[in-house]
Amino acid sequence: MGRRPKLLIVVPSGLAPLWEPWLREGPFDTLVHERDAYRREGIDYVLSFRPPHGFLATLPNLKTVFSLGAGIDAFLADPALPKTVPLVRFVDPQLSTEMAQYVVMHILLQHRSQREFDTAQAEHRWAQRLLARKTSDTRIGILGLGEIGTMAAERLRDLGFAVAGWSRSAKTVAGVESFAGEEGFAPFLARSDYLVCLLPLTDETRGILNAKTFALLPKGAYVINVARGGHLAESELIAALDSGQLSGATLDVFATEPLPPEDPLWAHPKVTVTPHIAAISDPAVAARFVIEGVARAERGERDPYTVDWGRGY
Ligand code: NDP
Ligand code: OXD
Repeated sequence: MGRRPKLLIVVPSGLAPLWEPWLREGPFDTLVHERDAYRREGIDYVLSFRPPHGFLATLPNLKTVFSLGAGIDAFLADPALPKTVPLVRFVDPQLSTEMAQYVVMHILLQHRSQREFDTAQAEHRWAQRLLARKTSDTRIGILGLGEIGTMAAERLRDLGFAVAGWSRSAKTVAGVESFAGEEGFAPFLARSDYLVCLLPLTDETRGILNAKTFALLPKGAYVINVARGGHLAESELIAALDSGQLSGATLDVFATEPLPPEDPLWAHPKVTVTPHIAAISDPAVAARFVIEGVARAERGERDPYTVDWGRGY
């Protein structure tokens, strides 16, 4: 019998026990780099989210790296990332469903004026009023019509909103209008009362939520960033909120996480802040994903969720 492949878990200390019990079901030795003694030459696979820069390059016989998250920008930020080794990102319908829930919830909170009813309740005030805008006239634009963006678009479409998505390549999603590429960007923005960012963070998408983008949205549009903090030019968002070009924003991700206590976003009256919790990868599901991924790699097959270095996602 050949030797069992060795898997190294590279996560912040304290988190490894979340994964270990599930990974023990796999056909390999499970290691945790913080506490185990091991030979770097012996490591075949790595499971990680934000590995320290330079670390992966010290493992000479690595066959595949598995990301614990759907977004792999933290790996790409490592200047020494070994690009000869495939990097596989986590894709899970349950994670996409939870992301879609987050987006739906924050759109409905605005669309149904729930915050105002909360205030009215606190004042014991009966504040009956109609919807500000008909659902079918409310246009939602999703930046990134990938695994998660498509799920969010379908759920919002099912609720009766007018939904469109923007991606690199044109898509066919029933009941969802598709815009693609640079030429599709301005017309897509012009019809988006709600703009939801679900793009991967790449050289092309960094800072895409900026003053120019906000100016192309209808006046009073609402922005939801659930992708990465690097997509957003924070001071330009605050200026657009203060000028009234945007009516509000919900932000789950930030350039610096945790968001520093002195950051103006915390106290801005038009901003809802959540602490990067739109969806959290489930250890049991992710472990199964890795076990299947290792089996695939051992058979010499390419994983369908292998990152394309050229595209950056
Ligand atoms: P996918 O790779 O499945 O989808 C990415 C989409 O973005 C694709 O439709 C792609 O277009 C489009 N895209 C990429 N680059 C461009 C570009 N330059 N111009 C136009 N469209 C572009 O990613 P997921 O849906 O799985 O995840 C999206 C992101 O969500 C992750 O990268 C991560 O940052 C974030 N996330 C956040 C979480 C949270 O808790 N807040 C949890 C999970 C993920 P095409 O289809 O044509 O290639
Ligand atoms: C992810 C995340 O990318 O949690 O999965 O942000």
